[in-house]
Amino acid sequence: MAHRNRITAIKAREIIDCRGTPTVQVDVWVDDVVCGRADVPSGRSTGSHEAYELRDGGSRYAGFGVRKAVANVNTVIADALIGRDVTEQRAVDREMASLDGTANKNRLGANAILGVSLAVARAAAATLNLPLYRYLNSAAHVLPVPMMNLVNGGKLSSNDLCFQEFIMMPVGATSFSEALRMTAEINAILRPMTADRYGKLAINVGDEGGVVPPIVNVREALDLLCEAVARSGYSEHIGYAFDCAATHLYDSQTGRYTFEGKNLTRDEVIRFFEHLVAEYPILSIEDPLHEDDFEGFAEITQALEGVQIVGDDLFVTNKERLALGLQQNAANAVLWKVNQIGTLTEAMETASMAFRNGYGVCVSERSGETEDPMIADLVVALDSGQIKTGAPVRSERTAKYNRLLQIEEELGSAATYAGRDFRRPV
Ligand code: 2PG
Ligand code: MG
Repeated sequence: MAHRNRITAIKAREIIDCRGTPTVQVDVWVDDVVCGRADVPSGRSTGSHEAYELRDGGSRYAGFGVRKAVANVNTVIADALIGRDVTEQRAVDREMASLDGTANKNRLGANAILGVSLAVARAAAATLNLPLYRYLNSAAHVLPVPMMNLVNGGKLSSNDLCFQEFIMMPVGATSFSEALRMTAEINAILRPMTADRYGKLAINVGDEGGVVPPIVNVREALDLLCEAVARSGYSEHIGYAFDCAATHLYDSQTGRYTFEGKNLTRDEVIRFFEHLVAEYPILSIEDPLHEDDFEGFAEITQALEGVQIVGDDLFVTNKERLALGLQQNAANAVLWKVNQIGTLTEAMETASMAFRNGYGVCVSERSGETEDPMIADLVVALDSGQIKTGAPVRSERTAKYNRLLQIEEELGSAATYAGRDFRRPV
């Protein structure tokens, strides 16, 4: 009898993401009948320690084509994996990492490897007739708090707001669907309010669907958001968060950060946040300092006790960098992006290491996404309690929120909304 659950074909193609930039899509076929498909996301405000995204160079798509990565999947990777059991995720991921043989996957490309890794997981789940979140974790039941980036700045916008993301967190909702409704209602209040105050250009949206008012001052942006929340009547249910993406505000020559047009030292940045946290109900701050400042992250984590401090560019979903952070008590949560490390197995290992050490795990989109809702299943599989996937607009963002609505419905009474326990859901 023929073997079952075997990978019989792997086929990659070049598609485009929400910015019109090429990315990799992979189909993995099992026993010639079942297909698992996955798209690879891509960042813009990337950390320098991320796994390597292979781009073609040249003039086609201004150098951003991914034909080389696609060819690597269709030849070297397919040759090595055809015939393998699709449910052996770990072995498949190991094999690809060793075929590549470099520390940051720069030979085959992390975008090539990740596409296969995710499509293998999807194909395995489909083969076993399970939703992906359940295939990865049979006890999965936690619906995350959506961290909604309603005001965009930094590299993901056309304004001069220093912080990249002004986020609201509906922690007081009683379910994911209620949380989503609250945020969509708040966004619908925020948009006309922003247009009234800053003109109609201010409600064009940034890369993650938030408004882009011509604001420089952090408090002014936060006040705008708080006012929309107050008008909605939901203030008591809402907390706030930022992604400062401070790596991109840091000048390594002078050792200073440009915040609101002023040049601040690390100590001044920490004081800045101490004041902000005293004035607003801030629950989470991502990348308040630059990507190599473990010592500064330890200091700010201690100074802002009670606030979640998330390392994105700092940890890049990499176990070794997380281990460095753990030694020094730098930050207390990991931003979790599968394409920063390049395989599902390695990303899962980083999440387990974080959980074991009492760190939170915030599953995250990239600014360059497609309509693939994969991370919705992954956040439920991890029971991590928090997801950052943009404003509740633009299909590449709503695909994730809508998938979470489906999962909530499927789980029925077993579904638990993380709410105020988002850092350590029960
Ligand atoms: C971030 C992200 C996603 P990018 O910095 O957290 O919100 O941006 O994907 O461009 O790195
Ligand atoms: Mg970030």
